[in-house]
Amino acid sequence: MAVADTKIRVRPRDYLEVDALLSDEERDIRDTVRAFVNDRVVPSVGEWFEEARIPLELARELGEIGVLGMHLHGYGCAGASATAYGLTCMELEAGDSGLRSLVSVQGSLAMYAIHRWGSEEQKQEWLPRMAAGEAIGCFGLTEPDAGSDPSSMRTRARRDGSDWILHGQKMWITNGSVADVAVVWARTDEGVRGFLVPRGTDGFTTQDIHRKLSLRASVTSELLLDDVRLPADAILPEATSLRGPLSCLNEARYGIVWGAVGAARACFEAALDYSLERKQFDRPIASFQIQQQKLAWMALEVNRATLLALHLGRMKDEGRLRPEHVSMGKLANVNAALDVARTARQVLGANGVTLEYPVIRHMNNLESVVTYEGTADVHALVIGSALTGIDAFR
Ligand code: TGC
Ligand code: FAD
Repeated sequence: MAVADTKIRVRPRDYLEVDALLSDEERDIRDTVRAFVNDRVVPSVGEWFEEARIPLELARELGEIGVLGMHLHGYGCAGASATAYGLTCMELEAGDSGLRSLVSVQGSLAMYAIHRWGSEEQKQEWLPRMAAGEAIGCFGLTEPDAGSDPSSMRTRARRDGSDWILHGQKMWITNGSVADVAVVWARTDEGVRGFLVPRGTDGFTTQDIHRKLSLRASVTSELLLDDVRLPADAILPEATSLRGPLSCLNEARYGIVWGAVGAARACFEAALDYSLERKQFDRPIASFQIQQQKLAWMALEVNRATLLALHLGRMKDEGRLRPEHVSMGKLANVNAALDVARTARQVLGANGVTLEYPVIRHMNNLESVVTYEGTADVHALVIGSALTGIDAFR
């Protein structure tokens, strides 16, 4: 059956014309990142996923297009708007969640921690190189027994003269073994504090976590800190409580609100294309009502998620975005993306289970995205607390 193009009066890939809500500059940034992802990532990412690796030279290339710490000001960072940063995360995650993770952890977690809580010397030492992708950072908050509840962390730092001695273990740390500097959060007599631990410091080792079936194109490691001696100036001077690391999470979660839209969009578009090409019973499967219902529902979810992300982006640019808003965005958009990915996978039939198509890769990646940066349950509880004034975490 011929596809009746003349009947298509909306843009299937921009149904609600969200494009028109963006400025020329925002569209330019989005298109630059999209071209980079299509050229450099999409052709190879299935292979990287299969081989469980991500080429590290990507960091410098991402630095060259100016996306590392792009929402930060000064120190070689681009000083872009929150919306432009969000659009960037969307395009990166349309390639792969692992790519967006690389950029999130670098810019929103490690660089943001130094930018927001670091000394002038720490900013000068690390930020320009990190913005250029010459140095990679990681962010160590989670521990084997402290995930959703980082306040129960056991990693400790104690003073020894003017030095600090850091002891403990961090788990599930993105970029851990490839990082030039680890931002490590530890309990001290003065509350939770952050430390910059350069790679190669005595007593600091890493071990990669293998056999992941999700975020395979991303390095995930354990950090082992065995009485690591650090000079006094390794501490982030301005962060003196759990608010330090949690403020960084807020930044990264905002990027995920957008990133999830990218993964969902990639799955929806793969399903739309496939349904128009694949014939069964002498007709494109797109001509069957059940498949159209799936396509309509996926389009709806992708468009709704895009509008939510854009709304939160505008709020952030206006200085009105609260952590509770970000929680709603992360919960809604990651859940939507997971549902879209699972639906798209069915549309692709058996082809949906292979890495020849992007869908199952996104689907598996999103299982990590729904867990890291606060699980869906944690974000539901943040919203519940915001609605009722009652914390139900403990
Ligand atoms: P609570 O007592 O509520 O707060 C302690 C202090 O922190 C402040 N605060 C925040 N500040 C900024 N942004 C936020 N989102 C904040 N949430 C809380 C709060 O105002 C307070 O400040 P102060 O000055 O009064 O001390 O803390 P709690 O222990 O009750 O915990 C609340 C809870 C459960 C929401 C929090 O622990 C939490 O978010 N848990 C989830 C942990 C998590 O998300 N871990 C992520 C690790 S990093 C990661 O996953 C990277 S993945 C790689 C990638 O991004 O690609
Ligand atoms: P748990 O906290 O043990 O939760 C287990 C289950 O219990 C979940 O379903 C959770 O929702 C539920 N639960 C927990 N508490 C409550 C409650 N109060 N009420 C109701 N339900 C609850 N961490 C970092 O610090 N840096 C990183 O770079 C990083 N990268 C990651 C990369 C990957 C690929 C993954 C998978 C994780 C990464 N993490 C990182 C860790 C991530 O942040 C944690 O996995 C996450 O915070 C959840 O902690 P947990 O896995 O220990 O689960």
